[in-house]
Amino acid sequence: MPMLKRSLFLFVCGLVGVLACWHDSQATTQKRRPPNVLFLFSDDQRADTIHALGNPHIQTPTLDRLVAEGTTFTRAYCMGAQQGAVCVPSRAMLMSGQTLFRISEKLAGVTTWPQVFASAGYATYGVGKWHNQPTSFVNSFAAGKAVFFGGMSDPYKMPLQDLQATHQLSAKYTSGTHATTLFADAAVDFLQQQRGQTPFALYVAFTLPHDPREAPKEYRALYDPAKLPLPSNFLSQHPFNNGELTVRDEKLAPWPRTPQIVREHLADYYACVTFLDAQLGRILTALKESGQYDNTIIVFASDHGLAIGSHGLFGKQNLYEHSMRAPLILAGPGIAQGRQSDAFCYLLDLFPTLCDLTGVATPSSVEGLSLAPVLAGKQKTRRAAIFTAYRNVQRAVRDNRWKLIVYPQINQAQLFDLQTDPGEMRDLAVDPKYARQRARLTALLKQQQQALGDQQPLRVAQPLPAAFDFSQVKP
Ligand SMILES: [Ca+2]
Repeated sequence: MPMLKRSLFLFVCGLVGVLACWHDSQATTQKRRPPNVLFLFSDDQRADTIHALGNPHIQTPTLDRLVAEGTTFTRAYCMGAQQGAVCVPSRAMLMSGQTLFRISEKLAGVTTWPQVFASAGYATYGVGKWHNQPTSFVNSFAAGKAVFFGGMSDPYKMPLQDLQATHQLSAKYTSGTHATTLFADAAVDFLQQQRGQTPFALYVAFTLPHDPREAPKEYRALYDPAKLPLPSNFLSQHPFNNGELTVRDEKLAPWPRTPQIVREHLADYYACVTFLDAQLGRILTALKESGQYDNTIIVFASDHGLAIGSHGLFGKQNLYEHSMRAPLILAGPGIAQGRQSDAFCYLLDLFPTLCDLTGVATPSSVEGLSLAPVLAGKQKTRRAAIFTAYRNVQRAVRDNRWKLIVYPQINQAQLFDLQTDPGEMRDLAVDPKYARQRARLTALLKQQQQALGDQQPLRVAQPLPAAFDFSQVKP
């Protein structure tokens, strides 16, 4: 190579290097501006209600886009509940990053993730359902609009309360518009005020598809009950007494559950999910219009799942996969697009995950494990097993393949091979061929109980009868 050409070549190489460095430093500068957080949270939404994740019977165009733009966790769980309103502890765990037997359901004196983000300089705003007492809402968010829940009696008709107006009813929200629309309106209003100077954390908690499942007519018209298939694990009634067969949610349909009534409930449920999806779409459009879309971590999750006919159940007061598993999608800067991860995780892992993704320090009170190493592709999973619990009547543990559910009050258990039986229909607990698996999972369950501070014995001296007579139940 002649000298001149060689010099020119070296000069160009150097220039490319300098430009690459300059580009890197620009990228670093941009990275230093912390990403916003948009947390979209639904209520009682099964993990199998997203079209793009393999349910051809439901329409969820917004969630489908989010699945394409982000990473979906297909094995995300609520850890359970010590009372029938599973929503309450689920949200306490989400907000505190703490485990089931250590949470305060009122979040009294507990550090929540929005508080931590506020301390880190974020503008925090909460919208929608709040199930952990008004005081903790006020302590968690700098501002917001929420509907508070005192009990289980028809709370969905309660009007929104405007915190900034010292809990006076806001006239804007008394027009009879669906609460889901109002929540989205409030979120859109907040996003329209964002100019990018201050990072924000916006939490929007919807009340759908929780019952009463009243979607606007045009959404209900999308679903013909006769065309919806029954869940693969449909039963007309639960085969034994699981300790919670007649709780509020279970009374939403009579016994025996008929295919027709399950299909009608499913149509209402799917209509609510599709309506909710449209409102999520409005919020994401507002985020795009604010210019903040590319610098925002978007989370979509639900507080737990639901039965709606699976195993003869309707509610979430059981530990089957359909009831404790929740949808979970994360999208945003640094998060792989269109990826699915089967890493085991709990919703309470989101607190440290969001901290890691934004560079905010995780407080020592948090027990959750950050999913950031999984999102970065450095680890396959942070956990080897998932433990779930319901009151003093059910305990469960699952690993990659096997699941054990124990019913301490009747001294019975179920063992499922989730690899060949994901619907949890073939109980292998008393099959001697699987005695070793049962013993191994029992030990694993006890180990998890000990680690999590769960005192519940797995057997009782005087068990209740396992048989249950539904004809005695008053509606
Ligand atoms: Ca719920």
